[in-house]
Parts: sequence; structure tokens; C-alpha cells
Amino acid sequence: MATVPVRNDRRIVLHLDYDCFYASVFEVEQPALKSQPLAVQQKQIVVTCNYEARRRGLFKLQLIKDAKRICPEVVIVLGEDLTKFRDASKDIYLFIRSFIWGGRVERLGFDEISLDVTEMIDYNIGLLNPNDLTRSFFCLDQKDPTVGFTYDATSFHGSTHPFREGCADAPRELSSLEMRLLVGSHLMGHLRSQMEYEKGFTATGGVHKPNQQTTLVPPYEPGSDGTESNVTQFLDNHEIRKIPGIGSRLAQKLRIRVTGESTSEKKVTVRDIRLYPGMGPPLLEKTLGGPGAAKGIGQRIWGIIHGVDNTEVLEGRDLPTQISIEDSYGRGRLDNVENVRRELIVLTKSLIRRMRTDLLDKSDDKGQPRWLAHPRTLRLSTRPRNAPETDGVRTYNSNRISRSTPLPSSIFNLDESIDSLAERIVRDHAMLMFRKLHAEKSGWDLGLMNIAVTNMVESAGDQKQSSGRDIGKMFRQQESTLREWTVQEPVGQPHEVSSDEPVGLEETTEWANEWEDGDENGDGDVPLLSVECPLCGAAIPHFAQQAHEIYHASDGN
Ligand code: DCP
Ligand code: MG
Ligand code: MG
Repeated sequence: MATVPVRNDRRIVLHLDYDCFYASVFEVEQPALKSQPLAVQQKQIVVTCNYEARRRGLFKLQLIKDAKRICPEVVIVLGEDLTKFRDASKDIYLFIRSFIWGGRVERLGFDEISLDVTEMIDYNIGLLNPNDLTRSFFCLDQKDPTVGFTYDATSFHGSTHPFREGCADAPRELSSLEMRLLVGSHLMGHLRSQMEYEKGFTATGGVHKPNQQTTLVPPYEPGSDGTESNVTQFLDNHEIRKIPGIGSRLAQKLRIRVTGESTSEKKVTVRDIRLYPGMGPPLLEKTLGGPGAAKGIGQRIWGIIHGVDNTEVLEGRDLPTQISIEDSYGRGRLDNVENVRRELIVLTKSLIRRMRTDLLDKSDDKGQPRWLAHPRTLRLSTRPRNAPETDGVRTYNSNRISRSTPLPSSIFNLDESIDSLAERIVRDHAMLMFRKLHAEKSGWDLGLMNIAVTNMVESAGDQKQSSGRDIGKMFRQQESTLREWTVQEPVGQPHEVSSDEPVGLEETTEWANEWEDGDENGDGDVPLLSVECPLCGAAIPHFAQQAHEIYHASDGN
């Protein structure tokens, strides 16, 4: 049998998912809603609902009409404008991050964060008094030993899986993984209660929602007597689609592999995959790999189904890597150029509004607001519908096609109104890209359009320009060398529209290293584009450009 990847047990990473996030944003605004069954509507769907509504039988991604039938007294609020969810998400993220040493706090979407707290745990393990663990103090600030909270280090905060009593009578080795997890569970408890007290939002740590936390305790390896590890025992009965990191496309490929059917809706569990004859990283690579798939996907998924994920938690950025706005369209709504142009203007207005919110520094109220970053590329993506097959059935096409062009600098002009900017950008740029994607005047019918600004280049801070050369500007002047290119996404398994497709007008602000689960690789597949450094001639990929600029600026090269 293939070996299990080695877990990095030195690390302690906490994971938080906020409870019924969009619904909570409304509850924090209007606390009276807390006692009511509350559903958030986008298009004809309940995108989420509070736990009072869930108690009455409502659930996420249910049709509004079903929700009203099951619970006529449901309070429905519109959630198509994502602004307040984004703002709340950022606010909570900055709040949580302020506690964490080293800043390795990463947002995964709007309502999930991972925190690498290894350093804080190591330090606090060192503070434990083995003779009196019941009155321990967790120090939150190395510079001020009075900042922190007291806790009982003989038992876990929250629940454990499997269930475990406190261990006053069974002392643990202080440096053991289990003890480090125990200390971590208290930090998790503290962060969750601070978040609820200061911000009004509850969150779940690990599994078992809402407002709870669970630590999956060791042993993480199988016993010498053949007993299963706690990880395997916990994961094995889960349907593979439920595992974070396995999106609907990957899950579908795995189901087909294991059931031997060309299409399969059968429930396939982690155990089914793990014990499938010959299963291991090579077979997973063969099943899931291919053009467009992440490199080493076999190894990665093999790790994930064994509970091993050594992906680094990245330091959060204050600026997104790209901003994109998209909408989906019913059949026949986008089958002529005039409608396309009109919808593009709607999307582009949102895009400019979003840029002005996320990328402008308005803190300097003396002068003009300053752009903190300049995206370099404008990208248009569409998802055409498949033509009906001979039997009249229309399969779902999940592939997007896209075109990019240098972003016109006029978009940064703050004196011009958003409306007039959007019209001009659509006329002079977006429509040209559109014609290249869809040369035919008709005969297509688009299910989705997305407009995005990408290749974000942070503006050099004033202090970084000590050499007197604005290398960022020199790079920008090379935009003319940025040629257009087309990306045809890899052909995936066609599948029916699944309920986990995003609904509503979707605005995505991507932060570095968004979780990629093979579903959303529409945005991750743009090939890396290199630019020649105007100073040393090296070919620098976009993501490395800023580091390269700093390199030149610092040593005077
Ligand atoms: N969301 C969405 N479209 C989806 C899935 C989610 O718009 N297909 C939004 C609504 C959710 C938010 O993202 O509030 C977070 O997603 P979660 O899956 O974490 O769901 P909730 O936080 O709402 O509920 P839970 O308490 O189950 O985490
Ligand atoms: Mg959530
Ligand atoms: Mg979530």
C-alpha cells in the first residue's frame, strides 16, 4: 500500500468558519432578527439562513419557494449586494489577525480563516508550571506579560474527538503534540469569545456547528496492533465531496474511478477511495491530473484523505491580487451584442466601484486619495452554453474562455464619473476582447460573463524610493509589451449545474493564495506572464515584480 505523507507535527494551525455568515451580518445590524427564522436571498435561492431557520427545516442553497412553503413565517432579506459581507469579513479578519504573532493569518473566502499559531503555542508551553496546570496563564504579548488570559491546562477547551475527559490524573508530556493542541484549543476558545464579544459574530473551530469547537486528538497514526488512527476513523465515512480541498469536479472524477461508471451519482466515501485497489498518489494523479490540474495533485489529495495538509498559512495581504465581478444569465438573455454591451457596462461599473473601495487609500484627507496598487491587466471571461446534443439534451459547459489586455490607465482617473468611465472602457476595450472571443455576431448564448482586473502591482511606498528611481513606474511603462492572449480552459467533465455554483452577482476579490479546490480554477489558470526588468534584463514573473523592485531599490543595483 502507498505510504502516507508525513504530517508536519511541529505546526499548530487553527481553522475558523463563521456561523451562517451572511445571515449573521444582518443580525449584527438588527439584533431583533436573531430570534426570527432568517434567510438571505440571492436570485431565487436561499444562500444561507440562520440557525433558527435551520431548526425549522430550512437549509443553504434551497429554493426560496420551498423555504416559504416549509416555513411561511421566514424573514427574507436580499443579499445580492456583497459590500457589507465583504466589509464585515475584512473587519473580523483584521481583528483576529491583531492577536496573532507573525501575522500568518490567511482568509479562505469570506468566512474562513486559518491561523498559524505555532510560535504562540511554543512560547506558552514554556510558561506552563507542571505542578499547577489548573491555573495557567496564556500570554498574548511577549512584550507585556500581563496581557493574556487564565485557563485550565488539564483539559481541552471545547470538545475533542474522540471524546476525552480532562486529564488531571493522566499528565501529558508538556511538549507532546497533544499538550500543544490542548494549549491551542484554549487560544481558539479565547479568539472565538473575543470575536463574539467585540464583533457580535460566532464562529466554529473545526467541525460541529454552530458556535463550538472540536479538537481531533492523537494518535494520528495507526496503532501497531492494527487499530485505526483517529484521523482515519473520523474521515472514513465522509462523502468525498465533503472534504475541504475536494471540489465537485474532483469528487466527480473520483466517483467515476471508484464505481467504474462513466457518470456516477453514487455516494463514495473517503474509505472507498483509500481502500480502492492500487490506490495511491500515482493512481490519483492519473485520475485527477491532466492539463490545468495543479501539479502533484495526486500526492496532495492522497495527503488530504489521510488528514495531512502541510500547505503553509500565508501572511495576509492588505491588498487583493485581483478583483473580479461576474454574473450568470438565463438562457436567451445574452445571445446578442447589444445585451452583452449593456451587461458589460453594469459589470464594469461594479468593478470600478470595487477598485475604488479596495485599492484607494483615503486616510490622507488633506490631498487626493492615493491608489495603493495598480492592476495591470483587464480580463474578460465568458462561459458559452453548449449546443444541444442530437437527443436534444444540453450538457452543462463549465469551461470559461478569456482574453486579456493591458488595463487602460484612464480607469485610475478619479475625476471622471464611474458611469462615463465604464461606458468608455466597455466601448474601447471590453467589446474588442468580446469580439475576439466570439467572432460570430450571433449563434452563441452565454451563461456567464466575468470582468476582472488582475496582475496587481502595489504602489511603491515613498520610503522605498530612496534610490530615486521609480522602478514600478518603469515596469508599468512596459505595459505596451504585454500582448493579449487567450486562455482556453482545460476540458473538464461536463456536469449539470450543481447547487454549489455561486449564485447572484458574484464579486470576487482575490487575496493571495485563495484556496483552490479544482472547482474555481477559472481564475487560477491564467498563465504567468513575465516582464523584462528594465534595469537588469531578467525575466520577472508578475508575482515577483514587487520583490524585484525592492531588491533593486535596496542595494542600489
Ligand atoms: N455563500 C454563497 N454561495 C454559496 C455558498 C456560500 O454566496 N454557494 C455565502 C453565504 C454564506 C457564506 O458564503 O453565508 C459562507 O459560506 P458557508 O458555507 O460557510 O455558510 P454559512 O457561514 O452561511 O453557514 P455555516 O454556519 O454552515 O458555516
Ligand atoms: Mg460559515
Ligand atoms: Mg465557510
